[in-house]
Amino acid sequence: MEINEKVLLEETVEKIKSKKIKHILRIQQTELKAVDEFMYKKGITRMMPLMMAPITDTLNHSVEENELKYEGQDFDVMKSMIFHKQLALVNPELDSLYIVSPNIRLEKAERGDSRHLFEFSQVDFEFKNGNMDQVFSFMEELLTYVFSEVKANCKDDFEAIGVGTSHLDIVTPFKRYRTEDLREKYGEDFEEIASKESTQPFWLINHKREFYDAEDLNNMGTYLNYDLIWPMGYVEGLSGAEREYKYDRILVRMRELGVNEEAFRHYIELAKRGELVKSAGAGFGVERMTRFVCQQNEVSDVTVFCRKPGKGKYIF
Ligand code: ASN
Repeated sequence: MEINEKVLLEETVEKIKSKKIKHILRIQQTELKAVDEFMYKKGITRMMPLMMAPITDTLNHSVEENELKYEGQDFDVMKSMIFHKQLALVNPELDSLYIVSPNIRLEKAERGDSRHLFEFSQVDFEFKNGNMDQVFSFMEELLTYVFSEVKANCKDDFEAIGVGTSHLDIVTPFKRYRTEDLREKYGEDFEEIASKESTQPFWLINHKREFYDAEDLNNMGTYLNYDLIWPMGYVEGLSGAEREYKYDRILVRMRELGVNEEAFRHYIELAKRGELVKSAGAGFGVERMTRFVCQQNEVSDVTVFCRKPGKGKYIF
């Protein structure tokens, strides 16, 4: 065994045995329990996750690709269930759904920072006929509920990890900023700087992103998408959008972004038949939420097993 592997083994055992991680997991469990309760009360149907599929999120950055085959057919690991959310809503009985969805994005080593994991979970939800305002007020209500449950039920855990809870006293509605305005004010690192300067979560609207995020037809070049930014430097916690669902618009956006139409031929076919429905939704990262709630330096501080992008960090 190489010497650095020995160090790695000792560090890993230390993390597995750490008292802190037990309390962080308990707080995360309380968050997820509250999310389920909230979704249940709101009548949002829960779907179980898929972990591989012939099509998955095209993302707006490149990651390492893995070859996965089943019975000679190409599959990809699930990067997000965005298309499966849209497709499931084709069912006329279903108005809304959510998934606690494990995603794999084999991030390049340069994303070995405090905010990325190459394997993580997100709570992904979608509303038929939804729009941005609806998603914003839904999410603000959800966070108010989740944080109040965490504060009420995890006092001992916060004490054990030496973290207060005043950052969970959120004030809704959150402020909304346009990316171009913040970029003008703060430069390219606008998201991080604005997050550091803020004590409340805020919405960031209008990024040019994946083809499935709708462009505002009354205001071309404006996109009906949004991120929720955690304050105090914890940066992006959620992303979502009103969706493109019309055949011609999907093709325009796919061509603009150079998406492989052949791989998406069945999805395109359903769009052509007019089966896809208008929807809006979002997904928020579970570990990122836990990082913010537990005020940890790195998102990898809230997981037992290391999935921080980079080389040679993994033994289990
Ligand atoms: N879940 C996100 C959404 O609903 C997509 C993503 O994870 N990239 O838009």
